[in-house]
Formats: sequence, C-alpha cells, structure tokens
Amino acid sequence: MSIADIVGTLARANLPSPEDFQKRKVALISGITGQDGSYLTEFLLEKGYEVHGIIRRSSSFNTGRLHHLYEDQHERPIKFKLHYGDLSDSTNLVYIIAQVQPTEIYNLGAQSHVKVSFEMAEYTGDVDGLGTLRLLDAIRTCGLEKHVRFYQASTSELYGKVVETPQSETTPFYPRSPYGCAKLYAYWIVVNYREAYGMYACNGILFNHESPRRGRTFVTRKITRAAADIALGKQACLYLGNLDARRDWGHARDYVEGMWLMLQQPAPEDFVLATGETHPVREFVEKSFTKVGIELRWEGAGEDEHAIDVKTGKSIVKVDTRYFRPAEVDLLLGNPAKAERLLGWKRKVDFDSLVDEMVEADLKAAGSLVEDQN
Ligand code: NDP
Ligand code: GDR
Repeated sequence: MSIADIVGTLARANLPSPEDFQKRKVALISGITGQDGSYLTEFLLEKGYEVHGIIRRSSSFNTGRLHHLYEDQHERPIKFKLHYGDLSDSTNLVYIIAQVQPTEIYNLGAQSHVKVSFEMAEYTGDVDGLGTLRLLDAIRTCGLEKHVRFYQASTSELYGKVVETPQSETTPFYPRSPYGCAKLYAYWIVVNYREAYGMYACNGILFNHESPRRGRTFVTRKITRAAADIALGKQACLYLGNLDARRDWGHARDYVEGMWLMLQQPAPEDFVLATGETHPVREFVEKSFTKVGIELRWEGAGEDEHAIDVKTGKSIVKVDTRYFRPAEVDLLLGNPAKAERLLGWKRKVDFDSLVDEMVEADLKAAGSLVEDQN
C-alpha cells in the first residue's frame, strides 16, 4: 500500500454525507499565485469561503499577487491558507485534499504559456494534462468523488485552427500547440470522470482574459507595460510577433465569477466564457499607445512592418520573428450564449475599458500617471 493509499483510507473513514459535507464552504485552488487564482481568491473570500491554495516552492518571491490578502488577515477574520505542492506530485495532492477536505476544487494550475509549450512540450503535457488526472484521482483516493465540485480551467486554445466561428460548446476542437493538446486531454478526462464516476466536474472553456495582474510575457501586458515605459522614456522600442492574430479578450475579474457560477448549478456542465468580440493584436497596440498620448503610423509589411511615433518619426514598435509560433491560432471569437442563459453570466468590462485599466495600472507602476505626462 502506498502512502497516498494510506492517507486516502484515513480520509475515507468517517466521511459525512455529501449533503452535510456541502454545507461547508471550503475551496482549494491550484494555481492560486497566478492571475486568475488571485482574483478567484478575493471573490471566494468575499463570499465567506475558507480558501486554500497550492503554491510551488520557488527560490524567488512568487506570492506577489496574494500579498494584500496576507495583510488583510490582520485586519479582518478571513480564512486563507497556502500549502506547498505541485501538480506533478500525486502523493502531495492526496495529502492536501485529505487535510483540507474541500467542497470545491478549482484546477487553475498550469504551464499556461502557449509559445513556451513548444519548447517544454513534455513538461506541459505532464502538468496541464496528467496534472488534471492526478487531481481527479486524488479526489477519488480520498473518497470525495461524490462530495467535491471540480472546476477545470479549459481554454479556447482547444479550438485552435478555425473550424467555425463564433466558437461554442459544440464547436469541434483542433488544438495547435502542445499546450492546447495537453488541455485537450484534461478536458476529456474531466468529461470521462464525470460520466464514469458521477463526479460533479465542469470544464470552463474560457477565452483570453487579461488584467493588470496578467503575466508580463503575454501579449496584452507586454504591450501595456511597453506603452507606459516608452511614454516615460524608459524603453525605446516594443518587439512583437504576429500582429494579425485576433483574440476575444475579456477581464479576468469577470471570468472568475463565471468559474464559481459553474459550480453552483444543479448538475455539472461545460460552458464557454467569452465576450463575443474579436480584435487583432495590432488594435491592442494602437489603443494602448493612444492611451499614453502617442499616435502611431504603420509602415512596411510582413516581417519589416513597424510603427512610427508620428511626433518624433522614430520606430517604436517592430516585428521580431522570434515571437512567431511554429503553429498559430489565427482567430478566436467565442459565443457565451449558454453561460448567459443558464448561469446569468455576462462580462462587465468591454475591450476599451480593459485596455484603459491595464495601461493606467502600468503607468502608475512605472511611477507616473498619464496626466503628469501632458
Ligand atoms: P498564470 O500563468 O497566471 O498562472 C498559472 C498558475 O499555475 C500559477 O499559480 C503557477 O504557479 C501555477 N503552476 C504552474 N505550474 C504548476 C505546477 N507544476 N503545479 C502547480 N501549479 C503550477 O495563468 P492564468 O491565471 O492566466 O490562468 C489560470 C488557468 O486558466 C491556467 O490553467 C490557464 O492555462 C487557464 N486559462 C487561462 C486563460 C487566460 O486567458 N488567462 C484562458 C483560458 C484558460 P507559479 O506562480 O509558481 O508559476
Ligand atoms: P495566447 O496568449 O497564446 O492566446 O494564450 P498570448 O497573449 O501569449 O498571445 C496572444 C496572441 O498574440 C500573438 N503575439 C504575441 N504573443 C506573445 N506572448 N508575445 C508577443 O510578443 C506576441 N506578439 C504577437 C501570439 O502569437 C498570439 O496569437 C493565452 C494564455 O493565457 C493561455 O493559457 C490561454 O489558454 C489562452 O490565452 C486562451
């Protein structure tokens, strides 16, 4: 018998009925240190949940997005606890679940960068694909498969190559990266465990969602950060890859509410969350620079395309082919009708407000507000 089996056997002894168990509000979040994890934690604490998160051991500080909640603990009685763990370590997952006995699990942990997944394909498959299986099996090992509600962070990257638009819950999948393929496995293992073991498990097929807390290597944050730094004279030029890719961009805060709503339904189902609008990367660039008071003019084509600051005549946005992907997802446009109808979910923040909020936050972080520049 493995250690995981022993811990699981102990956890299974004296379990209350699923109904009594669900009267508690205890959430466990993998990926709690990421963009979505931090917003979801705030949302659940507001709702009165006890929130537990899995964090990775790191030699550098990796809880920056949660720091304010640590401070809050001294001001108000919130229940918030972090546990060291990793989606590649099944024994550890069993141990955490046995200890926490969560009523809801949100699996947000992932190697989430599409371009990086081409360089770390096996690792991405292990964490994003098999990691989901490990978490589901840990729930079963602890005898909680009829007690826990499980949310899986599925993605519009499952659609990949355009088969139809707008993309909905019935659109066939055609992933275009090791990340998309790993998430495809995770999607289907969630469906399979729901059907095989009667688990309450949902896939949230979320289109891109951004915020001032977005990681700096994702395109939106890379752009808003650079626009702020270029406006303040701290950076000379922004180098980007494919300017023509189109994405359906919403605000992360709106999307974490949708995750929670999916776990409050009478029966588990899969849902798309999206805005129903699509914009090219190029437009995100233009809007961000307009916001910092810089007018751009595009010149050249293909790999030589660049944008000039109309006032100074300098090239401040250039294409760098290093950021191209071996296979690209050209167009994402989601249809959130099912979530709007059954969950009553609707995005609140539109595209322009999202760009404004991100640029303002980056200007502030860079030490100045846009008004100070004019
Ligand atoms: P982030 O990249 O900001 O956060 C990812 C989180 O996963 C971090 O907390 C990271 O920890 C953690 N993590 C990475 N590897 C492991 C591992 N081996 N074991 C445990 N945890 C790990 O992603 P987002 O918050 O943007 O996204 C959350 C989830 O939603 C991800 O699964 C992503 O793939 C998915 N998704 C995101 C969308 C988006 O537009 N943001 C859209 C659709 C799906 P650390 O901080 O230590 O790196
Ligand atoms: P994506 O997000 O791949 O959609 O995955 P990302 O912001 O990385 O790319 C969006 C599009 O912009 C193009 N692009 C660039 N991308 C990056 N990162 N850096 C650049 O310099 C650059 N230039 C152009 C890309 O080619 C792409 O077409 C995100 C992640 O959060 C996933 O985890 C999530 O599942 C999906 O969104 C939905």
